[in-house]
Order: sequence, then C-alpha cells, then structure tokens
Amino acid sequence: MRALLIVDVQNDFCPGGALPVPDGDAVVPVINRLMDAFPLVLASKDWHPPETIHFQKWPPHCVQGTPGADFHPQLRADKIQYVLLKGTGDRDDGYSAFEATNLNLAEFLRQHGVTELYVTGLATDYCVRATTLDALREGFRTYVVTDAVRAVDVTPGDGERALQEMQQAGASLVSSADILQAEQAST
Ligand code: VGL
Ligand code: ZN
Repeated sequence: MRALLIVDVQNDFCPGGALPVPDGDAVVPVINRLMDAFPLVLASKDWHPPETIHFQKWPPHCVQGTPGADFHPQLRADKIQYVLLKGTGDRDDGYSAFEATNLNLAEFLRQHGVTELYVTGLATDYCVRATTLDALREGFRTYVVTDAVRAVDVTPGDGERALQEMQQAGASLVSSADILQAEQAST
C-alpha cells in the first residue's frame, strides 16, 4: 500500500509569499496529476504561532490561520484526506511532517498498512529533506518525486545536495512520469 505525501504547498512558499521557494508553484500541476494514482493522500502544513524561535532563522511565514498558510489555490485540496500540522509550538522548527502535533504520522501510516511513501512539495532542502529522512528512519520505503519538489537554495546547490543525501540514506528518486506510466501499465 502506498501513500502520497504533499509537503507544505502553501501560499507563503510560493512566488509572492513571505518565504518564496523559487518556482515553488510549479509543483502544483505535477502533484495534481499524481493524486489519482494513490489510494491515500496526505498533506502537511507549516503552521506556526505568531511568535516562535523559528522566526529568528526565517522571515515570518505560514502563521496559523493566515492566508499565507493556506494551500496554494490551484492544489486539488479536496483530494487531501488528512492534513498534518507541524511547527506549531513556539520553540519548534517542525521541519519534518513526522513532527506533526495533530497526528502521529508514523503510527497512522502503519495502521493504514502503508509501506511506501512518495514525498512531494516544498522545500527540497528543508521540509522535504527532513520528512524523507524521518520516513526512512521509520522504516518506510521512501520515494522523492524529483519534478514535484523545489528547493529554497539559500546556498546554490542545496537542493541537489539534499537529493543526494536523501538517496544515500536510502530514498529512491523517481519522476512523476515514471509513476504515472507504471500506473497505466498496471490497469
Ligand atoms: C520550510 C523553512 C522554514 C519548508 C519551513 O517547508 O521547507 N522551510 N519553514
Ligand atoms: Zn517554517
């Protein structure tokens, strides 16, 4: 059983937002195409209080209940079955979706018989990286969908280095085309 995990595809991480990931909104149509190929679709939200130590490292973003914390308007949010809220405390970065405070993600996935997790979203070098490394530690076969992620690239090359690190830790890099072709071949 496999699940699609959409990490932080929120307005503040897209162009025009408070902490924009270059080309961040380009993941939206790719993720929208993937959704129907998965029986279980989950999404995380960066969900910070107005004041948090996290904002000493980053400009304020994704404050709970603000428009910047909403999903990108073109994301097919009606297909998302569970939303994971993370970074909810005032001394908590919450980069990984496995640090969600409203649901124990690892337990939840195991209870639903999920063995393979496909990770998409923003940003490759922060929350996608942290989520993927935690998924591997928790024993899930973990895939990163390379055309469905984008990096902040605070330092040029951070995104590429993060992909290599995830691969070395045991993640498989796949393209959305690979997933959709395999899906078609099996139906
Ligand atoms: C993220 C920086 C700060 C992310 C969240 O979603 O990758 N990056 N907060
Ligand atoms: Zn954040």
